[in-house]
Amino acid sequence: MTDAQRPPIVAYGPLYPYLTQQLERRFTVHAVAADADLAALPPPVREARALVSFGSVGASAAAMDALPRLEMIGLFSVGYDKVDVDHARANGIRVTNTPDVLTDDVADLAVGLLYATIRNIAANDRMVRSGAWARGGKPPLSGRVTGSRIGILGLGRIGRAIAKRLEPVAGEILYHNRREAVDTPYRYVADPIDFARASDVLIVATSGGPEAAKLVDTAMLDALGPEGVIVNISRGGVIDEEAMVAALADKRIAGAGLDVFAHEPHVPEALLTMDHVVLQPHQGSATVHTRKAMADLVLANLDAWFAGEKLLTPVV
Ligand code: 8YV
Repeated sequence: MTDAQRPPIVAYGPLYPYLTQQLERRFTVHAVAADADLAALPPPVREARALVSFGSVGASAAAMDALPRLEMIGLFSVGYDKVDVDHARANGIRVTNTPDVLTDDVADLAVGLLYATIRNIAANDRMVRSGAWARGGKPPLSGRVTGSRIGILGLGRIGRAIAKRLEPVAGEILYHNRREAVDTPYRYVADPIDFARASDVLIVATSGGPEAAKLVDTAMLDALGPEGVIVNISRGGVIDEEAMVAALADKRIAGAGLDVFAHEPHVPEALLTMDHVVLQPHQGSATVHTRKAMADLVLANLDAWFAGEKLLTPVV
């Protein structure tokens, strides 16, 4: 088969099996490990015209430069914070991601983490399983979700979906963005410290990337306060993880529900023994339904590109 009939592409890192299977039907697929020596890619791989990657791997400038015929990067993720988009743009490389198809599942998990954290669901489950309840143990009284002031950090697609889910129970929904949104009923708080101080729950739903690095710092955590809870379904790097661990250890915040971490899959050791913390292994979009939808969207973008048609969800 010619290059035109089965264009050569790179599968960058371990991809969702269904996606790999479908790619192999369409393309000549070269699997490249995320930590591969890019300077040593064999000639057939260097012929790749597209690269498929995902949130935690992305595509660096070096990866793009190692593939001189690269035309397009298809991401199996909505987050593209690990892609050097400026380098892609400067080199005429298109980039697509998978927005919208995963919004509901990520928002569902955020709400689930919120309830699990505030109502101590994971700790109480462990208490029952350990036999402590049967031996007369009494679980501590919890906080409550209903009536609480929900602060959304980053009112984008996912932030709005979370807010919509919590509208019926929240005492108030407020948000903090770089700029005020025009089409929303929620209260905008321009100053991040005022925002944290006005929230009982702070849900991190903003995009990742260098401009958001450690946005939630000690000052914000202290403003959230000893009855405050933080939930993160965005990127671990948006929170100063060391500062959060210290605030949790000192009970300067009441709890945390975390689906993402600064150095995945590694989680700070101290968090593993904290009963007021609920941990998830980056499961936001990890449903059968949504992972297939994400894969189909990656494939649709690749098919469009190689058919000379308009990309469905371009980032660059
Ligand atoms: C992961 C995500 O990319 O969409 C994103 O940005 O963080 C997740 O959907 C997904 O788990 C694939 O690794």
